[in-house]
Amino acid sequence: MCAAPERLDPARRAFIGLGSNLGDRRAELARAVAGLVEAGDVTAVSPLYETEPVGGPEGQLPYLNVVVELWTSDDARALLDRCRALEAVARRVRAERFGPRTLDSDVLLVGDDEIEEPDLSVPHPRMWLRRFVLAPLADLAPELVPPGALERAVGAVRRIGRL
Ligand code: PH2
Ligand code: MG
Ligand code: MG
Repeated sequence: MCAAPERLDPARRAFIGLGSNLGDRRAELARAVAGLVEAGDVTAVSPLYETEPVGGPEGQLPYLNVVVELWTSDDARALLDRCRALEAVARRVRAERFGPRTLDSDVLLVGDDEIEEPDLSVPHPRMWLRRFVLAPLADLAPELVPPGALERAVGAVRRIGRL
């Protein structure tokens, strides 16, 4: 008998959600996706959705949202750093909670990891309630979206093509 071999390839399937409802929304998302692709671990980008803002002030413009799939050896913390770097490039200003933003970039899932830290929760704690996350996620990974969750989730979404 021998011990289980150590995994040589620690890569896991991860998902990042991107949203924009300020400025040139499509260009912001395209630039963010390009930034992620640079690392060489992006395996898919969902269709593009125009989505009703969930939360935040009245009168916000609709968002554009996509979900990006990665096959990555980055852990959740490293992915969060990548997300923050993308938001910095988009010159996101953190003003009002859920207020309009050029780019929001969230770590949704990293393999089966469960993380509860002050600045990082994985799976993303609100993702199961939000149609702007679940619809593009279901396009990429329907098996990860529990039955009925998409129907129960909030916020109208409309698939408008691809980035
Ligand atoms: N992001 C939020 C709050 N509300 N609504 C939509 N439609 N799309 C988003 O990306 C979004 C939101 C906070 O990150
Ligand atoms: Mg968000
Ligand atoms: Mg965010």
